[in-house]
Amino acid sequence: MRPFDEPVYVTRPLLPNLNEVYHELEKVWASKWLSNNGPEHQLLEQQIRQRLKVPNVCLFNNGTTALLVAVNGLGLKGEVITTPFTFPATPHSLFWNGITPVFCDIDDETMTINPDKIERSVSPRTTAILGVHVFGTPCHTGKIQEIANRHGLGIIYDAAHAFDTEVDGIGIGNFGDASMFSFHATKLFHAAEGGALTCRDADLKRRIDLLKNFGIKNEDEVLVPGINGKMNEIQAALGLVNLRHLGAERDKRKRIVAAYTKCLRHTEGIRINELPKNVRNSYQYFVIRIEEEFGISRDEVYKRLREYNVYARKYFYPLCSDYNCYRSLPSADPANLPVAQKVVSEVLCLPLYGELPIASVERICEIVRSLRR
Ligand code: T4K
Repeated sequence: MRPFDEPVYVTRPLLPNLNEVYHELEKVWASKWLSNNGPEHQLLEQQIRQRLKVPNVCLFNNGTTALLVAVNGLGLKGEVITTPFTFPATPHSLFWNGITPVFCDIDDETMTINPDKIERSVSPRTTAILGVHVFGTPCHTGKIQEIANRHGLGIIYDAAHAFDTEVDGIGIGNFGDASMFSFHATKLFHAAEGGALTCRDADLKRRIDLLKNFGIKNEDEVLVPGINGKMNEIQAALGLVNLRHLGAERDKRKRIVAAYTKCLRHTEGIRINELPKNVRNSYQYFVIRIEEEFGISRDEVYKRLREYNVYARKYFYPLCSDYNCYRSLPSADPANLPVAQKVVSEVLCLPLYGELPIASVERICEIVRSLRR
């Protein structure tokens, strides 16, 4: 088989027609208002609230700042129980708030934090659980809520991958105390950079809005030590345009995921984690797991695909618990995280974005299948 002529990346951003972006930017220029809760920001916040079916949204300049502010806004301290199978931003948001991340193993099916293993990590210093809806697969929110209620803990969800995810028609941002969404260029919905927090509590929204604007209440009062987490008008304008095209992007991605699933479902040694029927897919990633029966390792598949100009990604290798900055924590001991250790050696994200032709998807599948030994 011939390699692709051009590199095929794990993703490509949705790029709307420039004229449409230009038209939206003209409004920003006319307003002479470039940041600090301008009209585009307000409109996007309202539209995201409707789209995600949540009562409150706070927009941010990126998802990481949003997470930092959520942790701070909920007044968390001491220890927070989290997953090691995630992007560095998740545990780093705790570290930057002076909190010790306590790593808990994941569930083999959902790859999210395993609720049956959370309680053994609860200590007198624990203040919250930080779950990640990894690859858009919802955490076990019901069980996590029960544990949090039993021990008086807060819950934050890192929903960076879960824009548009719903469970039984309920927007994923309604679970826990606060949820963070990322609007980075690599996300289904993006504003080049950006993010949001959602929460049910209107008082928490007010606190978050204060924290993301340096803690400024008015010209005479600064109430809390806040940060600059504000989304600017140019980001918001791009977000508003992208939101109009999201339905079409989702439809294309849905077809791509169906094509991958059809081509790879019956290949021995390849496991595809399909979502339960009651979950609306975010179509953020297409993830396969290379198991022993495939005959060659995930790392080998990853390397061989590059020879064909296909840039799949080993998200989220290495585990956060294996980073230098966290590996000395008692909870980072690999013996404490056997499922995460296994999953992180199997997972491979294949290219997924609206503009990827179905013929390319079929060719990638053919290449993958040809690697089996
Ligand atoms: N929590 C979780 C669970 C997350 O996954 C993330 C971010 C966060 C928190 C933090 O949210 P933010 O603060 O970022 O809003 C990328 C993204 O930078 C990162 O946002 C994302 N997760 C992560 C999963 O993916 P990298 O290091 O893999 O990005 P990079 O530059 O290698 O890009 C991947 C591929 O995408 C490239 O090979 C080509 C393509 N690409 C990328 C960009 C930026 C483009 O075609 N155009 C582009 O503009 O982290």
